Amino acid sequence: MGAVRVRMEAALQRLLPAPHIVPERLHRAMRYCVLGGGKRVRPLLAFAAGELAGADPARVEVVASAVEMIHAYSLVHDDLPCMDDDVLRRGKPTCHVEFDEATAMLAGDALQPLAFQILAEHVVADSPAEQVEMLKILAVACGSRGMAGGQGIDLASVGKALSLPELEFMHIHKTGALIRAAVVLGARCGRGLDAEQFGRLERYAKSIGLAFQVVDDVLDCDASTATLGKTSGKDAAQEKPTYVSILGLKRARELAEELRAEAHTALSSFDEPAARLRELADFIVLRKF
Ligand code: GRG
Repeated sequence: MGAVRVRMEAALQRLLPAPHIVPERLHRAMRYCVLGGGKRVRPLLAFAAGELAGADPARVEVVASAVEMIHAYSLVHDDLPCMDDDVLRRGKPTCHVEFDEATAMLAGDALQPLAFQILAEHVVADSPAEQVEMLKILAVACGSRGMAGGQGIDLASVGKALSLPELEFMHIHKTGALIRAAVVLGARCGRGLDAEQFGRLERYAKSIGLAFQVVDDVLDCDASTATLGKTSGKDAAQEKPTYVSILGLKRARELAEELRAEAHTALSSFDEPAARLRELADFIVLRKF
């Protein structure tokens, strides 16, 4: 994990506009949001899936950087006063607090197309058609049928009682879509998997995507602000429906374990090359931050 994180930091440093290039303030804000923090779960997943598919790590580094830029943009916009209105992210002031609201909005606006730019500029697939397909996978994952759509449902659900299937639908989009994209794009950098194996990888991605959110909900009421590096207890304060508010803490923890088991089952026929994906399923469920 350490090696991937170091590699990603260097790649993102290189792919982001330098801080002295005009407009300096915007470029500094973009770098502030992306560099020097975060668990890098999505890049770790992309590298692990790439390893399973025999991918060239140089290709995976590009898709992982694109996914991480989308993720960083989503956090910046989510923290804005018009959305979640938060002041702490990754243990430091949120982008709009450190800079200003308009700059934070623009930083997110600029990170999103930069992700597609780097995916278009670097060869990550064996054919142009496959590369365009990968661009489309990322676009769908972060658009209204993916992350942004999930965020829309989230905003509309504040103060409402959602059923468990409704909550799951929201999170499959809001959090799960980008996690799935990280896994799928990492694997697509290689050519070692057939359609049936891809199906199993998708099952894995769906399980850990949901598990990630269940654990996020548990940590929101279970862990401190200092440990999380973001404000804890916000879901309850904002009357957001969560796995904990619907299922209770004990059942939510059990559900995370069930999803971890499902993820392992999906990988059961893969053997040794899926070892890192298995470890990441464990990390996602057992993490404390
Ligand atoms: C603004 C279009 C738009 C979407 C925002 C992802 C998201 C949608 C909002 C983030 C709010 C949130 C707390 C979601 C729950 C799960 C989640 C994505 C947590 C943050 O991801 P981590 O834990 O963050 O991977 P780090 O900082 O480790 O990268």
